Formats: sequence, C-alpha cells, structure tokens
Amino acid sequence: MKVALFIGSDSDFDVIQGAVKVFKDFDVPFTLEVTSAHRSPRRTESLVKMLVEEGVEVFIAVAGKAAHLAGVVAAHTVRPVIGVPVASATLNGLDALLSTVQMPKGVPVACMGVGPSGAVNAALLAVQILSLKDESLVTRLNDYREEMAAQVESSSKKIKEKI
Ligand code: RP5
Repeated sequence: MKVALFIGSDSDFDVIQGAVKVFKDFDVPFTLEVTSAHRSPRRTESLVKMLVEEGVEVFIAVAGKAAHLAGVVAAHTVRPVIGVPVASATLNGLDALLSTVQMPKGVPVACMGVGPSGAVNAALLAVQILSLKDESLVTRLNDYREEMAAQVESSSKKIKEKI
C-alpha cells in the first residue's frame, strides 16, 4: 500500500470516486478507511501508525464541516498529508476549507480545493509525490497531461463547429 485515503464519514464516499479512479488508472495500491478525527480519535491515530509501519508514503484526508481530520493525521506522522475539504449544506465547504487550509505552523497539510475536483487533485498530487521514486509514474503522468491537452484541442474544434 502506497497511499492511505481516509474519509471522515461514509457520507463523504461520493466525493472520492474520482480519486479512486486515479489510483486504479495509475495502478497505485491504496487503502480506503472511514475514520473520524472526533468520533473515532483512537482509531484514526492507530490507523496512521499502523499504515506508516506498513509502508504508506502519502495520506489523503477527506472531511467536511469543522474538518480537522487532515490535521490530526498530520499530527501523527511526518509523511505528507493532503487534505480535501468537503462541502456541507450549511456553509458550502467554506468551513471545511478554512479548517483544512489554516494549519498553524509546524504541522503542514497540503490543502486541495473543495469537493470532487479537490479529491482528484489530491490523488494526482499523491501520484506525483510517489513519482519522485518511480519513473514509470512520471511517464504515466505525462501521458495523462497529453491526453488532457488533446481533449482541450478536440473540444475547441467542436465549439468552433457550432458557430
Ligand atoms: C465530517 O462531517 C465528515 O467528514 C462529513 O463530511 C461531515 C458529516 O458527517 P456525517 O454526519 O454525514 O457522518 O466529520
């Protein structure tokens, strides 16, 4: 297992679908766990410690509202931690964004954008971190970028046909 993907609640599951697809597309072994910073603090701590021992190199923590999951994970490891804020009905993710991004100095969390796009970017950033030690991932990441560029070109052609 190279990456651990934590969600604060099963209600966050939909948000991470794109991230799961990234890991499958890039053949990156990952584990998914539901664990909460405040509802299951001991489980969160022991999962982090156990997964570090098992060789996990990057953690992703996805949570909404007063989202402290990423910060708590970061408190228990010096592995890089990427946080993804989830939008809730009341404050539309601003609460989780500020909670995740405003870590006091000393214990960093790399905060992505809110919601599904942020989750995809978290997975891609994790793959980029792993690519520092795995040249095959560099090739795959470059292919992924080229595919995106080709899609932009093709959408430009389609848009022009409409005018
Ligand atoms: C956070 O509170 C979770 O990450 C979730 O985004 C939010 C709501 O959780 P549930 O009440 O749906 O379990 O801890």
